[in-house]
Formats: sequence, C-alpha cells, structure tokens
Amino acid sequence: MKITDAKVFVTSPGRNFVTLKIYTEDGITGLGDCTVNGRELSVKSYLEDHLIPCLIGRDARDIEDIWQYCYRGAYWRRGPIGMAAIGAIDVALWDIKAKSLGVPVYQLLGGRSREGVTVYGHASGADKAEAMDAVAQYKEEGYRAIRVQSGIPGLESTYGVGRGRWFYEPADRTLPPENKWSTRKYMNYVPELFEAAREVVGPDIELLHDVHHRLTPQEAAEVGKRLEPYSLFWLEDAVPAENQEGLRMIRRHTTTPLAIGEVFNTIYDCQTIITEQLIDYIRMTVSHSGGLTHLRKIAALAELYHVRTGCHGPTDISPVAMSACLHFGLWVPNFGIQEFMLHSEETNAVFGWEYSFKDGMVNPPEKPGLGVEYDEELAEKYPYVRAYLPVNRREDGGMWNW
Ligand code: GCO
Ligand code: MG
Repeated sequence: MKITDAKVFVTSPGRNFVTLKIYTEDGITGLGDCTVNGRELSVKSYLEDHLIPCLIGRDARDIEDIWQYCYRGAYWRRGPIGMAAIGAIDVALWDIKAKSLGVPVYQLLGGRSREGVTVYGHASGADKAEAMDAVAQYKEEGYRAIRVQSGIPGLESTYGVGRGRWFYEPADRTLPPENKWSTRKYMNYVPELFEAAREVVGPDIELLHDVHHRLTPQEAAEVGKRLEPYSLFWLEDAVPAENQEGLRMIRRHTTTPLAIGEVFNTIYDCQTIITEQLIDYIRMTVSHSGGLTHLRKIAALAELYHVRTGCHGPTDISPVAMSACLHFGLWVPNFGIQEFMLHSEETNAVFGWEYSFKDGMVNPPEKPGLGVEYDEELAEKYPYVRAYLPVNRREDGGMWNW
C-alpha cells in the first residue's frame, strides 16, 4: 500500500488548525493533526519541505519504520515542531491501517479497556462568583471532573479564563497580548477559590487546577500544601517544565497530585519525573508527542512507576488529535483522565466527527480509523490568520512565563 501523496491544510474556523492528509495507491487516506498554537506555519513547512518528499513510495503499513526513519533520520532531533510533524504522519498512518482493516483505531492498539474516556471540563470565570456558576453548570452537565480557573483579584487578565462559557482560545490575531502577573496575588487567592469550588461540587467530583508554569518549586510546594484540604485530582504545570529535577522539591512537601508535560515532546522530556515518581499524571498528548507510536511507549514507561495519563486536550488540539486521544484513552491501561474542551460549531463542521458524551465520559466515533472526515472545501472558507499566544510580565515589567 504505497503512499502516493501527502498534503498539509491550514484552516482557521475561529482558530488555526494544521492537518496532514496522506494518500495511498488504493485510495485509502489518513488524517493527522499537527497544530502548534501560534507557530502553525513552521510545522507546515517542516512537513512540506522536509518530510513529505521522503514519504512518497513508502508502504503506509510500515508505521514503526516510518516513525524511526523520520525521528532518527533527522540529525536535529526532537523539539515541538519536528515532533508535531512526525506525530501527524504517525496518526495518519494508524488511521489508514485501521481503515484498511475496517476497525476503529482503538482496536489496533489493543482494544477497549473501559466503558468510556472520563474527561474533565473547563469551568472558568472573570471572578470567583462567575467561576462558581460555571462549576455548577459543568456539574449539571454530568462531568465527573472539573478544572477550575478564575481571574485573580487585582490582576487585569490571566490565563485559563474562557471567552464565553464553553470555549477557550488564548491566541490573539494581533501581536502577542501582554498579561501582568503577581505570584503573591495568585497565592493569596487560590485556596479560597478551591474552598468555594469544593463546596459547590461536594466530595465526589474531581477538581483540577492549572498553574500554567508560573511558580518556583518552593512556591509550588506551598500552594500544593495549602490546597490539600480540597483534595485536588491534580495541580498542573506548577513550575516550568524544563527543569525536571525541580519537581523533587514540590514532592517532598505536598501530597497534592502533580501533572505536567503538555509542552513536552519526547520520552526524554519526562524520563526523570516518571522514573523518580515525581509526578502522578503525564500530560503529553498524541499530536505534540510523536503520535500514537511514541505516546504508547511513554505510557508504558509511566505504567511501571504508577504514573497515569492525562492527555492535553484544549481547543488547539483539532478533532483529529482529540479523536486519536479518545481511541488511545479507551485502550491505555494506565489511563488517568482526558482533558476535553468543546470545539466551536464551525470547527466541528470542518472536521466531521461524532463522539458521544455520557456520564462524564466520551467515546470516539465507532467507525473504521479515527472516524474524522476533513471537509476541504469548507475549510478553504476559513483561511489562516496569524495568531499569537499572550506573553506575560511580572508587575515590575520583567518577563515571566505565560
Ligand atoms: C491546558 C493548557 C492550554 C494552553 C494552550 C496553549 O491545560 O489546556 O494549558 O490551555 O494554554 O494549549 O496553546
Ligand atoms: Mg495546561
């Protein structure tokens, strides 16, 4: 089953998505998502200028060999752009193989391990009252797990607060917006936010929180300790991800479970924190971590150390990658949770797919392959628009992590 062509599509039905489509000689095609929010065209170029010419004529069934060829064949390995490109090729090849065998992708991975993929929804608000309204609404919708983010008193803007109740897209179509940050104001506020959230949801619904790389290990240890009374499911990205050893300090001081890894792209980025059991959940996702072939190896390593999966799944993950995550989550033995953010109607129309949501669990389309169709004609109506994620400064103007 020779690969005859591969095309990269960029569309912007409300926000940008980069999609790879691989074509084979017998007419079966496969899709992969390689959207890197705010750096979309770099991935397109990496694929078109460097990887696609090497794919033509290869047997689409040789998924592992093609992965190794793309990874080892590049002297300059790893990194978010290269690994997203490899990830899209890999997922498209799993899609093709599953379609050729007439089975959903999860069947190739090893079959169903659970009834559905438990997801967490995003409750956020400009202030505590608004955030609590959103928490109550997610509870009513039947979510078993809710991430809570809120504007911080005294700060004009922050991360993680959606525009409208169900949608969240931080990238902006101008130059990067600038946020201001105060660790002190954040730390003063976050315990009362979770005291309120625990009261709204009661003892059985899981609560999650994202710190978005804003703290030092010492500060994160303090926040973890102060949140212990509210029994979080996880505290995410408490510190910037580059320094894996930094997690040791947090671990020594708090039992609040830790999740990290949405910006990682290879197994080497999480080797220390997994093998030293410094985290509880690994956040790496299909589209940014070399596809299903690489992510299943990461999950297998994690399984040895009681670390469970918690794949990144905001709206910058297209329905192609989200579907791949759901197939993965249905199978992976050490599943933890799946992040789930609703896409806009325009996005769902471009990426035709039907998933089911019941009792806080999502199931992928029960169709051969990933179960996603890309409508090229409709996609053309939404041309690419350059967009940037915000940058972040401390109150004194010094640069900080967004
Ligand atoms: C999350 C993330 C996202 C990121 C976004 C950046 O946990 O979902 O932190 O919301 O901010 O992926 O593009
Ligand atoms: Mg996050």
